[in-house]
Amino acid sequence: MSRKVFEITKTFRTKFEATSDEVLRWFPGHMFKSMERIQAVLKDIDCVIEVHDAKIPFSGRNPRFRDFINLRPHILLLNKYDLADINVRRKELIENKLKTQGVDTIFYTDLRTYEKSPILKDHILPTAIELTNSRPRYQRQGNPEYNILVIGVPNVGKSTFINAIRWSHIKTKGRATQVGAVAGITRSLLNKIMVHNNPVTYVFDTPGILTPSIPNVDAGMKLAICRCIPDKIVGPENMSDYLLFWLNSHQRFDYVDFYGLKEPIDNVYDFLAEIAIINNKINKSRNQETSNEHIMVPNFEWAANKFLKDFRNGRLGQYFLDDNELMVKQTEEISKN
Ligand SMILES: Nc1nc2c(ncn2[C@@H]2O[C@H](COP(=O)(O)OP(=O)(O)OP(=O)(O)O)[C@@H](O)[C@H]2O)c(=O)[nH]1
Ligand SMILES: [Mg+2]
Repeated sequence: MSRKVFEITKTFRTKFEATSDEVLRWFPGHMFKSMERIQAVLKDIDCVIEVHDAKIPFSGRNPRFRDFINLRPHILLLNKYDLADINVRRKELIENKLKTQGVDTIFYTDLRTYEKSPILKDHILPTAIELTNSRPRYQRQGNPEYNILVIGVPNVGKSTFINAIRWSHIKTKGRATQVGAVAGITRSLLNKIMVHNNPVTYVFDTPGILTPSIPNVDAGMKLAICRCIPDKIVGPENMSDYLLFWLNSHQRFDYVDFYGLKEPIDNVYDFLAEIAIINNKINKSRNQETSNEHIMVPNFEWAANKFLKDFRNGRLGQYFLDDNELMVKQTEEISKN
């Protein structure tokens, strides 16, 4: 991890000015419908597993999901752990804060490597069944079958988890539910999938549901760069601007070496131009003033998409975006490396 000190950053922005607050208002109608269907099916559910991105355990968790915590046993999976910068101290702070929000059963998962890890087979499903049996099941008391509901915001790995847990227990090859790298892959409202035959256990997959009102631009931008909101809502250049601001303001300069830059850059268009030039992504464009002359213009959009992809794939390192929620001062930020 690059923690080099660069004099130039003293002149950098200390506050992010969003060009639009569109991200706060984005809540497609189908999410209301999904929420209603989930509420209607809750009587048939024994345990709720909520999946969220481990880089943002607090930002963007749908507060309406918290209502379910009181109604049914609840497990929180902080997934994409492979991309998250979470060490022992940070884990302790995260868990303490989540406890105050009523969440006390937490697992950290990297579903890319689940086949090598015993966590799915030996811990998650057994815990769900144990929690179910430890509380009244009301009209489901004595029912030999278990129903688990998987919920979460878009693109956090809900369907990947269901395929993985099904493979871990009944070794069935192939995907029972579709997975994809963009938000909004699962559309069917409640896809019921058998994941275990002893005891018979079904898991309901659900479409990702965002909170109807994202509290501030910061939370919205974090959801966007983690791809929980479709890229077209905020736009790759605006997302890159936030990501660059975040990296600079947290002194995470890994990108400087990664892209072969001389030093950190504050202005997003200067930064994207450098990436485009380095990668020879320059477009010929007609000069607006003279109209018969061509000028060379860096492909900003290509560069922005590359920057986001590098961040999302972990090529720029591991990150934890929610230290502000843990009230850790920037100077004493905790780091795994
Ligand atoms: N790096 C990494 N990627 C993961 C992990 N789990 C899932 N993914 C990827 O995340 C993306 C989204 O996975 P899905 O399972 O479709 O997510 P979802 O929550 O079902 O998404 P929606 O149905 O759109 O709400 C896919 O590209 C997965 O391959 C993980 O632990 N680590
Ligand atoms: Mg899905």
